[in-house]
Amino acid sequence: MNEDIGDGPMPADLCHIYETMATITFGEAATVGAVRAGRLNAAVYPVRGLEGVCAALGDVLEPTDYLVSTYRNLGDAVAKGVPLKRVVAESYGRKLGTSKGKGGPMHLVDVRAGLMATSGIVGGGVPIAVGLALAAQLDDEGQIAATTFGDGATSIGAFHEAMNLAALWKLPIVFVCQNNQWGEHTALSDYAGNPDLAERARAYGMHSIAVDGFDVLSTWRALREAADHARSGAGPAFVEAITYRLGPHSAASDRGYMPKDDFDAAMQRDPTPEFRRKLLESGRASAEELDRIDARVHALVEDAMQAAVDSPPQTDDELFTDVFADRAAIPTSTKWKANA
Ligand SMILES: Cc1ncc(C[n+]2csc(CCOP(=O)(O)OP(=O)(O)O)c2C)c(N)n1
Ligand SMILES: [Mg+2]
Repeated sequence: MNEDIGDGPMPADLCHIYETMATITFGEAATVGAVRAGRLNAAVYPVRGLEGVCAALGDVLEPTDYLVSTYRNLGDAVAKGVPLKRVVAESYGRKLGTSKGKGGPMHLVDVRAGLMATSGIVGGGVPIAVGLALAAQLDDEGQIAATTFGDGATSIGAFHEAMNLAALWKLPIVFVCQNNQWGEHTALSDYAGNPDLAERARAYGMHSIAVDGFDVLSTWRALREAADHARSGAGPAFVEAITYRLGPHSAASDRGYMPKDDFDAAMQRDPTPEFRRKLLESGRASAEELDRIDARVHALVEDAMQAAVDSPPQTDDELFTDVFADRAAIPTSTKWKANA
């Protein structure tokens, strides 16, 4: 067997990781295609380039763990177990959507899958996730929280306040920085005095590591270690997954300001085809197996797009339903329910 795939601990099911990545890549391509064709009028932020980071995080988290994501959320949602059709339907503002069409693509919530919030406010999800980590610590049932955010978010004040509190209280949380090297139209090198973002976490006294986010297995190992660390009660962990944004900031925008050479070099590392190649070269999966997965994913994406457009739009009389919390629907421990 070729050593290409790397040494060290491995996910239990490599093909499942590939299938998640392919679902994100193809599912997003269909969604972005609908925006660009004028069939979908929504603010969609593609995750191209982050497929491996999302799939690895989804794999290391338990279904009962909490996740808070950003507006660039399709990959996190799918990897955490939210059905693609419900993600797409939310973009269309349809009843089938994760938020029954009332949130739109920047506000996905699926409590059953543990996707507790996504936010259009840069860095806004980080303190929310810290609150969930505090809840998990109080519940003491082995849950952890995780939150994803961009490189740009690490310069937001709330990010630093949340990091400090998490370190001080040794909260069970994994901070996952999706460093795609861009904050909207501004390159990391143009806004960060020190571009080593993992160092920011070390300054707060927490376990912190930077990893090649295009390499899904290295990322998985870093996240596995971080999640184990957080779950053991040793406090928070930070993973900076370094990738590159393989597309424009939003589905409807252009990427003319991104240096062509950098972009082309990053495209050579496109994570889903790269992982497919590695699985084949290492003999961990056969071409037939991977073709079967691709066919299954294409069928799922087609069904998801159809289910989204077939679902009716949300109606005005529903506007206030589910706006206030139904405590019974929130999966907290009996201790919390007793105090409610
Ligand atoms: C508090 C706040 N400031 C500014 C914006 C406008 N804005 C939207 S996305 C973005 C870039 C954020 O970059 P990064 O955190 O690296 O995330 P990425 O979009 O690259 O995933 C900005 C500045 C916002 N949504 N919220
Ligand atoms: Mg960024």
